[in-house]
Amino acid sequence: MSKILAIGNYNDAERKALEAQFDCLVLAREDEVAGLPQEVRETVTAVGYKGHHGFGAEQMDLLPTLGLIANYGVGYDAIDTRTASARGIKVTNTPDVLNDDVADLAIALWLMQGRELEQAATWTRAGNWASGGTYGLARKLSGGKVGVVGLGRIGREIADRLAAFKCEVHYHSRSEKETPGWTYHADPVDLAAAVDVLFVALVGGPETEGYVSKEVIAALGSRGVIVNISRGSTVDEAAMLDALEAGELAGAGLDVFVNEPDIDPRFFDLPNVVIQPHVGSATVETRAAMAALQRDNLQAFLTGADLLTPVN
Ligand code: 8YV
Repeated sequence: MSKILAIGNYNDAERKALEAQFDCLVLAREDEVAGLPQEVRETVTAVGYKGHHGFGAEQMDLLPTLGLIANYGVGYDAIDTRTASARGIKVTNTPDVLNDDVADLAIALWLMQGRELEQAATWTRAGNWASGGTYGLARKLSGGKVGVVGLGRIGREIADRLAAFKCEVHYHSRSEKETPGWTYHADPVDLAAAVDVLFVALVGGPETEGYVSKEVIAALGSRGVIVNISRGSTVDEAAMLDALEAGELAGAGLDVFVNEPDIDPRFFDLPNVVIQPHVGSATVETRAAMAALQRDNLQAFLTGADLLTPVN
């Protein structure tokens, strides 16, 4: 009988749903696969993966009958798809269902950083308002010049929201899109030079590592703000930290980091940076939809139907 291996930090409802639908074994981490008895590993035909640690040849070697890795998440940079494809293993992800939430968070980070919401709340809680103080002035955001790097499904949702804020929308992506009223830049440095805020909505992985480079950050300049909801790897994090500390970049709103969850402690000392613990898609509704889409892909694979959202 074929077995599903669900790997990752599944909540109770997700785990119950997986166990109700499949002959399923749940592991917390990918490095626990090696500890399974060989006779169990040899029955595993599909993995439901939820995590950001690498899942590659080492794990695939341990699962000789693996045919599908169904990722929980739109970003599948943790999975070595090249190795999977070479072995005839299909990979699926969970696109679209999280676009709104991730775009909402990007806007929230932008507002929170520019309008100093965290500082103003802390100031108020500390009794400063009650004792007669007046909180200082923040920065106007509506109507500003903004840029989106990566105009995929999530990038477009962010740009649509920014347009509703009456912003002048610029973008950079591999090719120019059908976007009346928005300005395309073939070069990310040119984009950064044209705007004050850069929203990063790139796909993660080796091709986009450090894409928001030292040069892009320098072009953004001392009034510039970076909002990143994609992957920490898409931005040259060391260059960004240097620029933030030196006042060569005005601020950042970040949901993702190079070394999650042990993020660089330099971020903690920067008052011009707002941080979130990678929660772009973390709402009850969206996570339920992502989990359901992952299960639907697993079910399709087991019944020989077309996969819903294949990536290879
Ligand atoms: C994660 C994400 O999937 O979809 C993505 O690419 O980064 C997130 O939604 C989530 O953190 C579960 O690992």
